[in-house]
Amino acid sequence: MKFEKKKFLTDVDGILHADYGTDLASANRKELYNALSRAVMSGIYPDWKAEKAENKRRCGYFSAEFLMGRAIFSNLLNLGILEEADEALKSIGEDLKQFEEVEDAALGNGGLGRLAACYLESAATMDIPLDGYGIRYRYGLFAQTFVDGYQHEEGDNWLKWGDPWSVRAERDAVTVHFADQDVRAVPYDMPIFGYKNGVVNTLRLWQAEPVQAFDFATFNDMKGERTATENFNATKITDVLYPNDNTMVGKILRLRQQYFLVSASLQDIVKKQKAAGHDLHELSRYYCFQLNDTHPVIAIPELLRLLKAEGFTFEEAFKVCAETFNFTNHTIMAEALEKWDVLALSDLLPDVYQEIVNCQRRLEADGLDGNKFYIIRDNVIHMAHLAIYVSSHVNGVAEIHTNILKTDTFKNWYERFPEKFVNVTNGITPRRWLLLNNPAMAREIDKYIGTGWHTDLAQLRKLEPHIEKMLPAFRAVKRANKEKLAAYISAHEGIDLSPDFIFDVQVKRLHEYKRQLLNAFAILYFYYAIKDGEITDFPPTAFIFGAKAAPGYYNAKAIIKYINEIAKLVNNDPDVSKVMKVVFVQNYNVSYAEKIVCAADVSEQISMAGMEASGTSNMKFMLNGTVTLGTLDGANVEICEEAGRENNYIFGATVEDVAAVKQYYCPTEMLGNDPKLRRVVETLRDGTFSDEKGMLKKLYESIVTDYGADRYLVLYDFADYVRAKMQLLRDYGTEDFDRKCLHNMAAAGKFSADRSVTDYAKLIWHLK
Ligand code: 26W
Repeated sequence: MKFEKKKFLTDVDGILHADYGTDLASANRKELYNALSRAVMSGIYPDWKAEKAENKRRCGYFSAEFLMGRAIFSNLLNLGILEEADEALKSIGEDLKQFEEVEDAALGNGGLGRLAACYLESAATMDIPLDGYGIRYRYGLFAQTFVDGYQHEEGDNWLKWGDPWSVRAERDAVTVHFADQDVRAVPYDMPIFGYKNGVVNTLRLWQAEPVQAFDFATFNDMKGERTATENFNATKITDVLYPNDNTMVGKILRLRQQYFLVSASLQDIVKKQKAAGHDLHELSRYYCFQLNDTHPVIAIPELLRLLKAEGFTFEEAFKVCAETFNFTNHTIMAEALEKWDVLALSDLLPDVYQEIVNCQRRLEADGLDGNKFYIIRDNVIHMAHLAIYVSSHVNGVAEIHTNILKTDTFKNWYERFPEKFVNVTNGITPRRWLLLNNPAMAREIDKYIGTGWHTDLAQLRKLEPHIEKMLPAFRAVKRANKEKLAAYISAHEGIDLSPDFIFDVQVKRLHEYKRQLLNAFAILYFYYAIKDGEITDFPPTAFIFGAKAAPGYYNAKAIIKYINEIAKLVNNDPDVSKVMKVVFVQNYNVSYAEKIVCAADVSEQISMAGMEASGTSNMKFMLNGTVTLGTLDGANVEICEEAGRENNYIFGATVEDVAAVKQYYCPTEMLGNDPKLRRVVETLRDGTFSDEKGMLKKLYESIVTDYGADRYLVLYDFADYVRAKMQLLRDYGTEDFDRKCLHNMAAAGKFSADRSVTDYAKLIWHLK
């Protein structure tokens, strides 16, 4: 985008006049943010229009979540006007930094939602015609604070700063029909800018509204109450994002959300295909769809229904669906694979249900063994099976994960339809996750290998011969980032960290399988060893956590409380706090991640092997020059392949070990053999920590005494974890350690989302 300072400021001033009756001299922060953003939006309009007008085959990325984070900096960066806009503001005594207050768009929970956001950015950068379709939640993922060490949730009013990066496309509104109500779906379009290439793709987010605006005549006829309830019910559909990550809760409102999203999107696409004079039998010539996990899988029977309404036979409609849909799985956890009750779904969406039944019948007619292959069984609809049966491609998100899908989770399906299964290892956008969050490091890299890596991350390999020379600058930049993070944490959490300490970081959703508890136990183990004088030279370390727990996930919330109690104990201990601090940051989100990822010395990726489909924060840390302390799980395996196992710290049971150990595993025996570990685990119930609600005690039971206790082998992996962690902390501060960091950075190329979306485009979407 061309940028002329004078014109830009005049434009912003004009918008301030028109929209707020103010001007550059007296606008407040929010007014300035909105006017500036709108000025940019009007500038990019020609490119956006041109992209929409082009007659390319496009892919629609259907996702219940898009965790976009803050738009302004990333948009200005990609348009190539970040510095220019900042200078323009500075010339009038303002700056861009003030907009760090703008709320994140947190329309997602964690990895799956952030992945969708990275893919949109990368696709635009790679000039791949990919558009997102999602839901414009009024409230995104809850805002988190700690009260007395307990998680407290509040609504996330992300729109309070306005929404200047969206356009309400009223003319494309459609009606979505449920058995008990009709709802208007109004799209809000967000431009997605490719990095300095003029490409503008679209994220279309649907908002639910009443079909009829408030009707005074009915109200006067004393039927007002009914109208009001209907309106309320309509808007409720897109009111709030479900904060569950990895557990399926069979709530009808969630089903309404899913259907609302896909029905609106497909109606919109079908309408436009018809308007363009295209034969819907050939839909796959113009479109394909990627289903981001099972949440939007109801798109399949919805498209069957829509096509039949156009006069298609079931077989004709099925053929179109089988050609256009593709399905990505993001988790093997049984409790997260979506299933719907037949009665609930058939009540709400009878016609859609009928198409699911037709798919089940077709499956039966194919002559497949009903014990191995079913979509509906025992009055339960299995959305993942529906997706596999009808899609042309099914993919996992890391090599190890795809292998587990093939050999375990979807074994039967893989054996029958091997050609459908492919792997596409996840990736992250290097623009947000290096250029934007760590500009000083990016400039250092530029000095040695130029700027080609900005859009071709494999070029980072060219750094390898320069690693020795880069060491001092690497250390200086990391140090400055740590100082900034420490200042931020001091201001927001009230805990002071010394940048001289090692920053050991675990940030991700709170889940038992991710084993934040393993980290917590190790910290307590070190704490007691220091107190008892067994360790006299502990390398000064700050253990940093960030995570939200699903509001209904009891054990996850107990783990937060536990870690906060440990933090209190450690930080208030005058002896130990000289060499150890613990902080659990509040409200971990995309913007917080940007600050943390560039300042970490250790990336904790310690899930039980086989559980983490891929992980993506592991990639972000690696790209910023951080070593991984991790299990051989998810993308950690490929990180080691790329960067060398010798440059990371690997511990614990492998997938094969896990299967074997589970045969005989007994947690009480583990504790019996290890008094130091027992002492640590006992703190969950021996009064070391306050536990008025009995949460820690329950946690103890889940680890030690419950039937099937310690599902995720925390105690089993403990000793090896402590060994690896201690080794890492002792290596820190040497040149050798810094070399490992840089080897990781140089090897991060594979994990660019540019590579991922290119893989999707070639293997699955067949675009370009
Ligand atoms: C139905 C409730 C529910 C909600 C969210 C079930 C499942 C989910 C997601 C699949 C959870 C998720 O975000 N999975 C993560 O996806 C990332 C992107 O592929 C991976 O990197 C993570 O390993 C995986 O946990």
